[in-house]
Amino acid sequence: MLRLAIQKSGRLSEDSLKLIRECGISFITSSLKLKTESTNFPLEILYLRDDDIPGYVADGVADIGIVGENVLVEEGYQALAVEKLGFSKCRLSLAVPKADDYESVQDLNGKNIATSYPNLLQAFLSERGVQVNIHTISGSVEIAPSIGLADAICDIVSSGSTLISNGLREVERVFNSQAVLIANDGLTAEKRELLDKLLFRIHAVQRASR
Ligand code: PRT
Ligand code: ZN
Repeated sequence: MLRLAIQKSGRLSEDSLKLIRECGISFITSSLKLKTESTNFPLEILYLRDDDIPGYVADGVADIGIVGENVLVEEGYQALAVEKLGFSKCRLSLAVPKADDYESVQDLNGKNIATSYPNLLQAFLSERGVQVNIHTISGSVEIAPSIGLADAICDIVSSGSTLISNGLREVERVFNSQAVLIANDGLTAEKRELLDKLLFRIHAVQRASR
């Protein structure tokens, strides 16, 4: 039996479940349950916080998982990536108060920047020789400039409306993300075979939706 970890509730949940169902895999969901077994494929689904999924797959608690590349790479688990899934697309971007002058990333030198993605941000800025003070906060990043906590932010953007409603302007794209299928790197031959079967079905779903 293959164990798949998906997000319990959030922006990845619905499309992750939809993809598995489109692969012809049936299961019964309940918002109270933390795991379910498929009725027609040797698959067990675990429902977790998205941030915990890469670690669980790396440790082998789950065999495979679906998570955003932003979380995967931030946590340093990019080696587990198997297949981009084409949903939950978003970007990690730097934004500044809309009235601020901004010419280039060099303008951020010495500034305070709030983010939930310190590693992705640090890598982007180091490559460009920019030094900042990173304040790592876990949520409500967009309000940091207006309450005086930071000069700029680095956060996930999809439509851009959250930035606009907080008086911010997107100035740099740090990282492009989408949902990705990940797998433990020590799967048994049996589990590897099940994963290959699942991948075969995922590819068929992707071809059909193109
Ligand atoms: O509870 P749990 O820890 O599992 O969930 P979470 O709250 O950490 O994550 P969740 O459900 O918000 O997001 C899960 C994943 O969806 C992220 O890691 C991204 O890969 C992806 N994703 C896609 C997004 C967005 N779009 C998105 N718009 N994640 C977050 N946002 C937020 C963003 O943080 C910002 O506050 O939406 C706001 C911006 O949206 P726009 O449309 O106004 O630009
Ligand atoms: Zn999370």
